[in-house]
Amino acid sequence: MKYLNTILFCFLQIILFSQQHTLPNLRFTYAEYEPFIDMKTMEIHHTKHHQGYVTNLNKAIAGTPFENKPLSKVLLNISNASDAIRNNAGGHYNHTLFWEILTPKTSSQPTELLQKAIEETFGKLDSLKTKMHQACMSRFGSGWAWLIVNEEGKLQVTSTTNQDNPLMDLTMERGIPILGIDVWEHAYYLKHQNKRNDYIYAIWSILDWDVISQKYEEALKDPILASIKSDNWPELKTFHKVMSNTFHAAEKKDFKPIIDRHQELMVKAYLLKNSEIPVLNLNDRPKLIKSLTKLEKQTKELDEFITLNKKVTNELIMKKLIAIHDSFHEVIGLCKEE
Ligand code: MN3
Repeated sequence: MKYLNTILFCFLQIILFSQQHTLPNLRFTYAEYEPFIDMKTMEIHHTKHHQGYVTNLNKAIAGTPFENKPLSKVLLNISNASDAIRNNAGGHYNHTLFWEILTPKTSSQPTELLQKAIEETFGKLDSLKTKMHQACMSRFGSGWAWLIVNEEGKLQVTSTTNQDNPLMDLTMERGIPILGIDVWEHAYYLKHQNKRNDYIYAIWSILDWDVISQKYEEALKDPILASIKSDNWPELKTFHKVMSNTFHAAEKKDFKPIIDRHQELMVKAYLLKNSEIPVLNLNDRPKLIKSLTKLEKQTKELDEFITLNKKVTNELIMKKLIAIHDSFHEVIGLCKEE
């Protein structure tokens, strides 16, 4: 009995860990999306393409810090992930949203709240439709067109390449997507061949505005918006650029970048320290300011060290650079804290 329990426990663990992300069910049968989307396309899109993203995502995250993390968390930190995680986490998220917002059954309308937001940003629903259409048509190759709630809580139409999406920290225009249109050829080729235009009209006529409206209202209250906003700190990004170019070169024994740019690094640290901290809901503001002050002081010391000291050695530069890099990560860590 004891062994049986152990075996059962191990079995459960294996199932739990190997099934971390799973393929969601569709709301309707494949046939019910006809004639807007043909049954064969729906079936292949769901059981082959989407399933493929799920399977490969689970494989790609195994043994990485992204294992056992919610999908949104993976996407918000995707700049630290491999290309395999990026493509498959995006693919899984994007298709899950796509299935949710399609319905062959109703001719629904946006709720009053969403309608008002649409009018405020686009004038009328038809102008939004035109904007989305343009975003779909101008996306070269494969990708997605989006209606998002951006960090200011406003509606915005954007598009991304491949399986990227607006949650990812690598995307230029960020926000929470409430409507996404898949413009990969696999979404329409069987029925519409190369006529992406016809396919977009078909999709537009089966949008479930009840679900999209609900997603709009949820997005406005979602803490992810604040987290995206806090990620938008230009001075931090500029400092990061100089830091990584000089530090990572030095790690590979190339000290020319830091010899050339120590003054720039000091200036960027000064600008960072004196910039407005955009982080919302930050509990640790005093800690953050302390780390920024330390960073500024350390870069100033490194600058003086290289400029004035005649006995500059690579080892000493490296030691100081590591300390600067540590302080920088303190800052990043405090920003990302929830
Ligand atoms: Mn697809």
